[in-house]
Amino acid sequence: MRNLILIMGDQLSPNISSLKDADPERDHILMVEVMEEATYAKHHKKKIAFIFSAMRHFAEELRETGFTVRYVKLDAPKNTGSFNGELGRAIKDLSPEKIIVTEPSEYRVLSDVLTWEDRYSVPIDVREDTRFIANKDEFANWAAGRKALRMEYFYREMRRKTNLLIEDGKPVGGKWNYDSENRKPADNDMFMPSPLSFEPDEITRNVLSLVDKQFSDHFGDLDDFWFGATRQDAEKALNHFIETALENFGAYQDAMLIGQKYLYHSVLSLYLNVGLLDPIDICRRAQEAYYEGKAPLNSVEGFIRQIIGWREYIRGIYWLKMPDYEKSNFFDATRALPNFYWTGATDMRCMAEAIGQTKSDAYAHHIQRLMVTGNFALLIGANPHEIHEWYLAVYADAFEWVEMPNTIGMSQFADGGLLGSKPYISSGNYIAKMSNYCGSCKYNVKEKTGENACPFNALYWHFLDRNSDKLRSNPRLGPVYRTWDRMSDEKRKDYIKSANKFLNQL
Ligand code: FAD
Ligand code: DLZ
Ligand code: SF4
Repeated sequence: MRNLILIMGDQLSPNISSLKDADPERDHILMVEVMEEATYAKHHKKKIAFIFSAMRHFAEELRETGFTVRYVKLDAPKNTGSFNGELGRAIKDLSPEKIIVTEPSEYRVLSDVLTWEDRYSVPIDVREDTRFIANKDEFANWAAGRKALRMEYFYREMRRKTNLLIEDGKPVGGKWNYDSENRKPADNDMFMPSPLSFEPDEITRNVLSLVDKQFSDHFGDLDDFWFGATRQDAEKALNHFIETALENFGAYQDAMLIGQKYLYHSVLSLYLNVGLLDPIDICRRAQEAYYEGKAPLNSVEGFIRQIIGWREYIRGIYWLKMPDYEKSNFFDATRALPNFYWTGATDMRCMAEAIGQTKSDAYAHHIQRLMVTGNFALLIGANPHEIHEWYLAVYADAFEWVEMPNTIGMSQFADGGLLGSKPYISSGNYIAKMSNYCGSCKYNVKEKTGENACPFNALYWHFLDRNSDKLRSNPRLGPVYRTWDRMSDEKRKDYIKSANKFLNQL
């Protein structure tokens, strides 16, 4: 045997760089289910089941193309429980000439991989992950010398680079961004599609019983597992999204409705992040739907922007700023995350809905993550590291490279404004406008202070007041601080008292 090719749980793409010149006659592939990866964050049970099942299916796919795959299941008797241990064992058993691996997506694992050559005295070829549109150097070059790293400008570069929605060198329709058309609240009686669900096959059923046994103390429900686990499943899910939901994706992107977990969102991030779908393919499919008249420009542009704009930009920030980024805590926030983040047991209807579906399906859409659970954590001054660990554990699509900048930067403003120009905070008003949650909440969103008032209302002003020295000079918050300053002393005191009372009982 010449080469040993290690494929990790989020590298399940046949075009992954580690397989580029692989020879099934000569090389061996190593895939391992290891406790270390399943527990470095206490991942949701459905997330672990999804990843293990997708890994096992991918191993089958490789075997069908003639490869020899050494696949170590979690409960294999000699499983050492870590990438390190399993690689060491495979090197001993197979004596490869070289190890090949595509660079891991997380800083933590990459740092470890870079020690392997010395540790095992076998040459290691760490290859670039070419499944992204911009590589790390390209992003670093774009960022160099810029005062502010705004996604919008980076996104335009990516549009030009991919030629998506570009005609004669110009953006289709004359504008780069149609977000101004994308702020509609949803109506309860609208037709709501659901993402395609899949019956577990035998491989998935075996994984489900393994996860049930081994991870019973992890967060989340395992029953009613409905995720796909193969490339074919993921492609079907993509087709289904394009046919049933893309049309309204843009208009209702920020909407929230009781009992409607997905609205017009794609629920494709989990497939994309493990490599079952390719970002450019997805965007080309969406573009095609626009040219075929199946979906309007505001939806298609909005969807493409999330993938070639936000997703790529977020990854760029991660690699530009790690490892220090993880420790960011601009507001010096120290409060422990309330226990109801793990149970959903709270009288706040918006929080109960977002956390409840997170628990049942390892999914919440962007506005629930940003403007409900994220907003609340920021307003109460929760420790950003703790909230980062929560997001990393609870979502099926959560991998540190994409989760961390979204949490530390976008949601918690813990990086002091590197990623966003102002904190994403709101009182209950925004949630009332974009959802129907407030109508069946114990709290009254119209009341500003007191026992029955929506907690977001007083917490909003408490946050602004206690962080005044850090935020007052932010030009985008000028009008908000002017409103605060114009209030009577009595009203301001009332807000602070109400918020303190709520915070004390958390
Ligand atoms: P859609 O709304 O259908 O969007 C289409 C695709 O665009 C997504 O599948 C995703 O690949 C991409 N996308 C959209 N927004 C973003 C974004 N801000 N960053 C990166 N990609 C984006 N996304 C993850 O993939 N993994 C995470 O761990 C993750 N953690 C988040 C934590 C917080 C606090 C916040 C505010 C956002 C987080 N996001 C994360 C981004 C976003 O919320 C999810 O990508 C999205 O909700 C996934 O659902 P969807 O596939 O239905 O997305
Ligand atoms: C998330 C995850 C989990 C739960 N389990 C495994 C595993 O057992 N084996 C594996 O190869 N990958 C797993 N993953 C994904 C890895 O955490 C991910 O590939 C690395 O963090 C990338 O740096
Ligand atoms: Fe959430 Fe406040 Fe509305 Fe209740 S009233 S659902 S707490 S925003």
